[in-house]
Amino acid sequence: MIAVAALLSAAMSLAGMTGGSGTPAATGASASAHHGASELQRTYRVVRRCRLVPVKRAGKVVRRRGKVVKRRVCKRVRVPVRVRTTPATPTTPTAPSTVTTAPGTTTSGTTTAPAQPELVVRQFIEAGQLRLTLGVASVPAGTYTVRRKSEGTIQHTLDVRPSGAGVATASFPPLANGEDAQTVVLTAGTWTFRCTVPGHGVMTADLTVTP
Ligand SMILES: [Cu+2]
Repeated sequence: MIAVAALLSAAMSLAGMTGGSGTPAATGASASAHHGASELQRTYRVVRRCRLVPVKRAGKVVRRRGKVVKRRVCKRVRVPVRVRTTPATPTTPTAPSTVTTAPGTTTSGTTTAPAQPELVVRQFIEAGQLRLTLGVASVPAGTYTVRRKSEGTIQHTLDVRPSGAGVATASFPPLANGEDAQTVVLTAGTWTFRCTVPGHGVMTADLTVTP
């Protein structure tokens, strides 16, 4: 851990920045001898080494629950660090876009983070009939934002589960005139989306989830 941090800090210092601890790295004597681009180069990094000494000796006071326990004495030491001089070192912390991408496609957003695909569920009344509709009839398996839109003054719930399953994977609370969302991991198979309010049995729709 310390070695990695030192390496990172030294790499940043090479790029012209100062490290987070405010201790600039001093380049070693072998800086002029870099023929190959990927050659290892020896640099030094100044780090702060602290240790605790008894109260009587000089140093910064360390308190524990208000009582002076020890004093901290620090000094700066030079630590040799090996730094690879290639600009494309794998330890650069500048690639946050390659972590844990959702297995879906990006929706109509910008190119920042891969957005979670959305599945819209509408609950409404049409021609005097209660209705529940899905935005699509079939989706590939994956993690989805299920967005429920309850339209009208009647409260509806939303129960999401694999068809025939005894336990709901997601349960939306009673809601009228509004919308909410939950993240649901949809596995391959047929899923049932329905309202559990008594008398609303017609509010059900099936979704085919392909592998
Ligand atoms: Cu309902």
